[in-house]
Amino acid sequence: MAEPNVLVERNGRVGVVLMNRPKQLNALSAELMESVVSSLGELDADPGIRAIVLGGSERAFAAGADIAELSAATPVTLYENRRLERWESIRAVRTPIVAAVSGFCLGGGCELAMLCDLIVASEDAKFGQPEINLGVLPGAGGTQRLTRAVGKAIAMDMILTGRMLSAREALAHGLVARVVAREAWLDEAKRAAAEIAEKGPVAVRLAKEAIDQAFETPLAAGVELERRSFFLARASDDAEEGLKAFLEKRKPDFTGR
Ligand code: DAK
Repeated sequence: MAEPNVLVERNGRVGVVLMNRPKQLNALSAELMESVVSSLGELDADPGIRAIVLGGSERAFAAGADIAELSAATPVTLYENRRLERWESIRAVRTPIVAAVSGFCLGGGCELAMLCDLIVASEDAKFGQPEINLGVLPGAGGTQRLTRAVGKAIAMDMILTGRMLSAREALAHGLVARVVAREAWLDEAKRAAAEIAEKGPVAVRLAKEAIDQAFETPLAAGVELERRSFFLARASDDAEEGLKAFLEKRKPDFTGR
């Protein structure tokens, strides 16, 4: 039987999706992306899951879109199969997603990591948008999300020259949240996800949405959205429980209500 192209497991409240095309460095074929999108969607729909880890292998998170597929595609097939819409549907996942990055994180792979909510990287990870070497440019949000993450100077450098960033550089420029020893990339991402999974899911989801809005709205509108989100979170059972547990000097037991 053929190996599945993603490996999915549930560790308590954390769902883990590992891309599994190791020989092609997890090049993101349409089939692999379909599996990633549907696995994330299934975990998101599971009320027992409160955080998700998305990773690849030690050698590569993903080396980009599948170049053989891209070369065979025509502008019309790219338009017709609505690939970008499928990628962007990951933004609709409400459960926080931690990208666990080891090795190459390039092109569509870097765009996929940036669609996640935070990135945990091995110290040997390499981030890049090398599409320019192929005569194209990022096609799944790279020019926009990378620029928002690292600023214009570094985004121009990476996208126009194809230069890769080391994990340390990516941390310094704000692309990744944590850099850890080579062997700890997956464990640390699972640890970060488990930390998130312990919090109240209502507040976590509202906070994720509010942070994302920081890139979409003017400041005053964002602050207003945050204020309303705060009131909504305050109305939840989780807030009753969290505030009471603090005063009673015990750990809260959040139900997600
Ligand atoms: N696609 C297909 N196969 C790939 C691949 C890729 N992106 N990257 C690596 N591979 C394959 C290699 O062909 C090789 O296969 P075999 O020859 O063994 O059969 C195997 O993986 C191992 O790779 P290497 O032998 O090259 O390994 P090295 O360690 O020497 O080099 C490398 C690793 C990552 C530096 C090198 O493989 C490389 O430069 N890969 C290409 C990186 C790249 O250019 N990535 C950007 C691809 S373009 C869109 C959505 C997304 C996109 C566009 C549009 N829409 C929704 C509209 C995204 C575009 C891209 O990502």
